[in-house]
Amino acid sequence: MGTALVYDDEMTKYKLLWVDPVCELEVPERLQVSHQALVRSGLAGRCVPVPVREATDEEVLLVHSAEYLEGVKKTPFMDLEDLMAFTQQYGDVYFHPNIYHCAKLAIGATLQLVDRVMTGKVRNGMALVRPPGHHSQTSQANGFCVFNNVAIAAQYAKKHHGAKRVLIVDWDIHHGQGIQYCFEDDPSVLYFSWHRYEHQSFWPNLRESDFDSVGSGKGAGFNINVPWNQVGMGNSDYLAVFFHVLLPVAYEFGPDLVLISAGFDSAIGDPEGHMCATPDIFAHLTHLLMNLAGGKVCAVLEGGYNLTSLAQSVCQTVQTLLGDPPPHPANLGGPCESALESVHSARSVHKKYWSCLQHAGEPSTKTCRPAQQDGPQGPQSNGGGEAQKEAIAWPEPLQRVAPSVRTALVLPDAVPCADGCERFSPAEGPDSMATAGLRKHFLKESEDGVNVKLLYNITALVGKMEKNEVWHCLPFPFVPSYVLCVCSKHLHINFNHTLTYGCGDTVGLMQAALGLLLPLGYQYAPGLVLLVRPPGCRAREDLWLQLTGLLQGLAAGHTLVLVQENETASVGITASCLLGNAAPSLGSLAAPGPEDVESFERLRLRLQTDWPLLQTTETW
Ligand code: Q9C
Ligand code: ZN
Repeated sequence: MGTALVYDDEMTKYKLLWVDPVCELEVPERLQVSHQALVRSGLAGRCVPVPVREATDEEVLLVHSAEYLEGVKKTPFMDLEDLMAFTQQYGDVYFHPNIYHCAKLAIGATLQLVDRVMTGKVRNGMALVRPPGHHSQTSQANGFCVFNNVAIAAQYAKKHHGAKRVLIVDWDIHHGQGIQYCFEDDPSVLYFSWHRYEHQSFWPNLRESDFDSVGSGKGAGFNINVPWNQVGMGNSDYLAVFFHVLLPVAYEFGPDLVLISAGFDSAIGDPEGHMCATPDIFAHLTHLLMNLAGGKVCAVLEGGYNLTSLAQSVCQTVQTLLGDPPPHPANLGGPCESALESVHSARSVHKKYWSCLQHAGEPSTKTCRPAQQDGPQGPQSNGGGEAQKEAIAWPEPLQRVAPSVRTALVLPDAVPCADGCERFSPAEGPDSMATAGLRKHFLKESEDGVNVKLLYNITALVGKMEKNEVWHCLPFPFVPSYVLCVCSKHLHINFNHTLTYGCGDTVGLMQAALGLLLPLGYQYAPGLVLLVRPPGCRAREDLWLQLTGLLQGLAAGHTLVLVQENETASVGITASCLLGNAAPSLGSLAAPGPEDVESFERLRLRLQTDWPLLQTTETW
């Protein structure tokens, strides 16, 4: 399968030709440093290179007016004075004789990516493009954008690839108002955007960027805005919005394709965003979207103006698309009050459109302790720097080194090893002391030598995972209660446990997984995720695979999956999921049973006191 990387350095060949402080951030180096970082880290070499092409007029016209296209077409022949005059018609944008060419390549790059992904030639991919797109509108350039690359891609996927539902996730720090306008009354495209808003005092200062713009007509409920009313939002704030707003709705929507308006001005150090989320958060945001739409995810660059932060964030995104598990999420203290207010507002206004949010907006029955802000990793001002620019420092993300074995299986001799995995059997068996120890601590009198050998193999595997020699493993056969004792620090995710809270069907379980298990798991930051396949879960294979996929984000890829002896058939597909293949789409989900929702909500309210990432409401 593989991950496509679409890039051409022709798109670095336009720049601001006059003095304009508003536009000086948008420089060719943005693309150069992003691409260079991918090459130097070896990530570009692991991707499938896909050439760009020019978009056709017909493709531009999927979103833009003929008059506007004709206007932009004249810009390559304009002199400086004419270009400046042409630019004057629009806000926060500049033109250059080569920008029309690049804008056509930016669309073409995006559509090339959509073609490869929709036809299954690659699993997913990223297009590194300039100019960005999400601010441009039917007849207007705006905010450094000429043509709306992602909006065109959504229309194109519907028209040429039969996509019925497209999800656009706009994690750029500006509101992609151009995308919102384009799909306002269209229920086939779900547009999600978070953006710096500060009660409308931040650019583009639009009333319609607020949370209560939900779409209109048939498209009501299919536009989701999460305005940030303060700067300094961090990793917990971003994750809280994913867990409690975007992901439940996205899973209920059930897209055929996910397009990411991947702007990295939402990362720490950005001079526009002033946020605090670290570059590694994009590994998690990407990962959390990768099991939607059967893994069909296309990330398309939008903003990002701190060259260091931008390059690091691009690398985190691409490495995750390639299937490497995300790193341990940085210390997650919990969302801040202002973020919770935004989460609460978005959930409340959307509750009538999405059954997963039907409990939103009801006042919390318990007072919980005030949310903790993210730890001390916030931006530090390096005082005494240059007069104007305040330097922000953050640690460079650790290199995510792949172990020599990604997925190891402990299997009885008769069961063949799954493709791409390695059969694990330690050279030496347990010596007499190890045997005695295992027997003493874990085995009953009656148990035979086979179990000792198995147990030994599993402890040996866990040891290898600790040393990062293996990411995942799937020992088989296995008696679950033993392994719970093997690791001292673990998050026991017991599938059946969730069932006992009444979330009996796929919808209910999925919601419990997104709104409860993931926030708990992220906050707990386990060193190992033990995933026990419950007996008789074959009827819900797709759900099992979704959980297996999603939970790999928790322990830097250290996942131990336990499968019962009589479930040989599930080893292959589960292993494929551990190898980074996306779980099949669940389709769009129906409404969960009211009792399920109620018990789930009760549990969440009870636990949120100790686990701030579970909160969905301000705590005053
Ligand atoms: N300081 C993109 O990120 N200027 N466009 C805002 C407020 C326009 C951003 C001025 C920013 C446009 C794709
Ligand atoms: Zn932006």
